[in-house]
Amino acid sequence: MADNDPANNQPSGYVPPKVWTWDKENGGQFAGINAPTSGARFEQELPVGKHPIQLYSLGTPNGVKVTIMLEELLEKGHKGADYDAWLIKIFAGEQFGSGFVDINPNSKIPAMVDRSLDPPLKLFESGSMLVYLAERFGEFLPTDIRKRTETMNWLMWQMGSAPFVGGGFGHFYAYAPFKIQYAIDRYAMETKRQLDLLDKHLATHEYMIGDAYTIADIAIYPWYGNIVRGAYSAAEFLSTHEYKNVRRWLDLLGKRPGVQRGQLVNTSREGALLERHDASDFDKIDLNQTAPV
Ligand SMILES: N[C@@H](CCC(=O)N[C@@H](CS)C(=O)NCC(=O)O)C(=O)O
Repeated sequence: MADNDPANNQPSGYVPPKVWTWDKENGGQFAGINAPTSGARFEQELPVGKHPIQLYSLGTPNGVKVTIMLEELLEKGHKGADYDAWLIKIFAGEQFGSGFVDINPNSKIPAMVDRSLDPPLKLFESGSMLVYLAERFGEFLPTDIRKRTETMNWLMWQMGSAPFVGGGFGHFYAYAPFKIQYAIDRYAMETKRQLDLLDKHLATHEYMIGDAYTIADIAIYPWYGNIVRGAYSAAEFLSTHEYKNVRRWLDLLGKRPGVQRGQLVNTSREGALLERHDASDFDKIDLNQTAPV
């Protein structure tokens, strides 16, 4: 650990103890649900609908990646991709129910079950779901070794990078109980570095891997779309208007019906769907509404 004067620490005088212990009431926005242990906290069976694919999720960027993928597959005519999307209220701790934990021991949305397999196949981690669905239906993951590898490169980049944006920048800028300049500076810089990387890449690529729309686009769109459009009320703070190529690509993807429908699932926003059980659920919905943050 770097030498420093505890008087400069935040809070002033704080010195990490020899052994960390859990302070349940740390005041952060997630204090009520965070704990240093894993596993189910209560018994709760999950509902099961009529479709092969059962999704247990919430319309956050990680959840939306999967609903966009499913809607894109349906758009291509893959009836086997029809799905029930059930709402998991993470702020109420529903990810710790026994039924959810049985699918995802990591207790984070999204979780998914493909019941067309016997026994049903359980999936967790949004990236794993995108690869699984792409391979199962033969869409959005090129078979050419170079294109496939490029797609996987960017997909893995997204899975590894977004926690710095959400768990780092978003947490310290918007959710922490007080503002810590060091933490905000560190993660704002990293978030802008990622946006700059995407912007330079998209200056010479129509989609993430060139001329083909892939699961790399599907994974990256919800996170960086949200940031550019003002997630954490930080668009001005991060000067997201500067990333012109990212904006061009966001507009391109935002015109796709699958993207429009996918980002309206499992959200309590007015005019969106808390749950999705049938294609006709979208009939009453304006798909061209302003993209969500
Ligand atoms: N790497 C995981 C991240 C999933 C994740 O962080 N989900 C958040 C919502 S976006 C969650 O369920 N949080 C609840 C919690 O931390 O208890 C994925 O991509 O599926």
